[in-house]
Amino acid sequence: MISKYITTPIYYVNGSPHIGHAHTTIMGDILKRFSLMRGVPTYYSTGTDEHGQKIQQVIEQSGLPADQFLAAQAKEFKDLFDRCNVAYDLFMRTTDTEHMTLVQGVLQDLYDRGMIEKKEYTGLYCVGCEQFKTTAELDELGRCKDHLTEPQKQTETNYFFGLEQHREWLVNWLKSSDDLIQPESYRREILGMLKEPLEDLCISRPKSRVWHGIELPFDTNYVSYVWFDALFNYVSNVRRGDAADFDFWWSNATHLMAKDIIKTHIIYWPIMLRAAGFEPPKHYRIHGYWVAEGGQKMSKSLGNVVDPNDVIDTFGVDALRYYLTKNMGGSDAHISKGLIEATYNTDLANNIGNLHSRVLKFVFKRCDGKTPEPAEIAEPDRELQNYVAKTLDNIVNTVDLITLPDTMKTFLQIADRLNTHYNDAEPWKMVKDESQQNRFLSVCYVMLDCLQMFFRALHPIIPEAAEKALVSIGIKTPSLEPVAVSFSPDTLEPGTPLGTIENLFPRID
Ligand code: ME8
Repeated sequence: MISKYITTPIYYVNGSPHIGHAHTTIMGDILKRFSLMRGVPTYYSTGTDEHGQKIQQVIEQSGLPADQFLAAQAKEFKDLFDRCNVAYDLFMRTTDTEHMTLVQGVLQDLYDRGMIEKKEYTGLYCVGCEQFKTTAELDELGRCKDHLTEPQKQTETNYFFGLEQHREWLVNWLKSSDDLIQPESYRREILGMLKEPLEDLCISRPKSRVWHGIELPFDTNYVSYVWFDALFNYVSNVRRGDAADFDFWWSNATHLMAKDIIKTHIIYWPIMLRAAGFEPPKHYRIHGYWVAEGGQKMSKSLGNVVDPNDVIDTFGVDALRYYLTKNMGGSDAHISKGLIEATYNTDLANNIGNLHSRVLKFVFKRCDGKTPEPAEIAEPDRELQNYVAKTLDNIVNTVDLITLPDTMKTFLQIADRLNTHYNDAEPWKMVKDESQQNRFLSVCYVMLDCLQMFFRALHPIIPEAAEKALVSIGIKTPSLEPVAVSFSPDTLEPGTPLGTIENLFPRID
């Protein structure tokens, strides 16, 4: 039986969740909902990364007990994802006992099999990345390119895990499937990094420096390196039940992330899995970065940060989901409240929302509040139905993270075509002409039939508005179960009472 397991990165809790965190987790939700519509059982995890030096620093600054601080921070992320209508199956925290036990088990096993070695090491450590950096990874001023801070020189005795002996296997595995990494450019970037030998990975931190982590089972003076702990969330999430579930889900795992963390995910992670006796993941889907309007980095001091909670308060959750989906593929994209408002008015209020309200109000009034029963469907109306059904089937079967902006363009083309068809047919004139009654009923029926298909297919992206639209057409809300959906004309039952017609997207001035 086919399955799908979708994961997001687990987010550092050293600050409040921002638009980037909302983005990946909403995209995972959308991909999960489409996967269920293809009839595929799908498990979806997200969560928080709560150990390591960076988090330790903020715990110390907060003056609160660690567990209290972490619980409050994790709740902020969970609350945001709930507000975003994210149907995750698991919100994991790396402080969960099940997870910590699994990480300790893997560490002990690798140690027992001689894969972990203790030695002294000197390196340049970036706390922001929680990673040692090679000089090639720094800018011309010797700073981390992501954090623009100078990494600190550290000499320490630590535990190390050898990567180099897996390099050849990793290169071959990366070349084995064209569908493994999308966009393709990231595979080339990683293969470029793999031209050089791989240094051993430092997988411990002495408690004298970092007390906040998972204790090494074979040396209580150390905790696990935070990335070694965090990456294993992808395994521990689907090992919380019985092991049969693990094989079922892990056999088709897709990791979603932005481009900032591809090295840890595509170099370290498959090697860690291989050493620990697990198969590597099946897919990586990598999106770009959100940057402020004009291309500036978002920062509090510049006042251009887009707060997801604020966007939801102003425009509603569907406007946020819609903007993110429409504008982010594999490359960086711009965001501001002004851009969101413009998109809201153009696409949602004036196009999709207006289409829904004018058709529904008219049909409701002229067809006694019921789905009309046409004697036959006229040829141009049939053509429209066939086009809508075929295009939506294609969307549901081919949707992928990187091509979501193209998918949204197709949805807008369908809306345009429906608007044009309705304008050209002029059913408000037909209704007054006795000789045009058959065509009048055909146009009204077909517009409703196409709208119900349209909003069923849009449901994964804008669930709240789609549900309202479907209620107005007298259709039940799609379930969050793996039930294969296909689109074909005439599934709408004539005589079905229409429901309340709400304005899906009131214009914002
Ligand atoms: O890296 N645009 O956590 P993190 C788009 N804990 N997406 C963004 C973004 C932006 N400007 N900023 C962040 C970590 N993201 C580790 C991960 S996983 C085993 C451990 C999203 O809080 C995007 O998904 O820094 C990115 O990969 C992730 O947040 C990084 O989150």
